[in-house]
This record gives sequence, structure tokens and C-alpha cells, in this order.
Amino acid sequence: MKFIRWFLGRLILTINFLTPPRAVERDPGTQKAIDAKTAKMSLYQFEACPFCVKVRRHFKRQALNIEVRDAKNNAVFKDELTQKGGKHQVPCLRIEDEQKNVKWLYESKDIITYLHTELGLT
Ligand SMILES: N[C@@H](CCC(=O)N[C@@H](CS)C(=O)NCC(=O)O)C(=O)O
Repeated sequence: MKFIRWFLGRLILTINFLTPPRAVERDPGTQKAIDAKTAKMSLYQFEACPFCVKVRRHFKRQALNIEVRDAKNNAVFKDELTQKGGKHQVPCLRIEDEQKNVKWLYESKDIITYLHTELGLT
């Protein structure tokens, strides 16, 4: 079972590597505004998790410069996710607002929908 999971993970990473999404190009002003909004976001994820790959591909396609944190191998990020987010499930988007309130958003579909709405993506 562990081997099958490992194998499927490698397969997903290979397909992801061979079929990179094309990043949207924006005028510098619009991109700067989006970068400012995403500066306080970070994605807790596993490298070979298919749901995480889906979200990372979305970042790439939409040219979103969001920090990616390895919640499998990095003990600090793993603990943060479990203790502060509430569960050890990835992907999870950590969102900090101007008042330093933090929201932990789970579920790949909800993350993508949130980014579209919040950043006004097309
Ligand atoms: N419905 C969730 C599924 C996420 C999910 O199943 N993630 C797995 C990794 S692929 C996970 O976090 N498992 C917990 C663990 O391995 O500790 C989504 O779309 O984000």
C-alpha cells in the first residue's frame, strides 16, 4: 500500500513536470496589487499530494507568488498546521489579514474558489 502511494505520487509529479501550466501575464501594476494581497498567504502542503499539486498548478497558471510550506518533512510547519489549523490535512491555505488575524482554509476546491473571489481572478 505504501509503495503504491509512493508510486502514484511520483507519477503525479512526473506528469506535473512534463505538462507545466502556462502562467497568465498581467500588466505590472495589476500583478503588483495581486502580489501585495498574496504576501501574507502560505500554502501548507505535501510535495506529492494530488490535491496539493492541483493547487500549486493553479498558483502557477494564475502567477500567484504564494509561499509553499512542506508540512510533511518540516516539523515546525507540520506542528503549526496541526496545532493552529486544527488538523493535519493538506492542502491548507494560511491567510493573515492586516490586523494579524489568521484563517486556515482547508480543501483544494475551497482554496481555489477563495483565491478567485478574493483576488478577482478571471
Ligand atoms: N478533499 C481534500 C482532500 C485532501 C487530502 O486527502 N489530503 C491528504 C493528502 S493527499 C491528507 O492531508 N492526508 C493526511 C495525512 O496524510 O496526514 C482536498 O481536496 O483538499
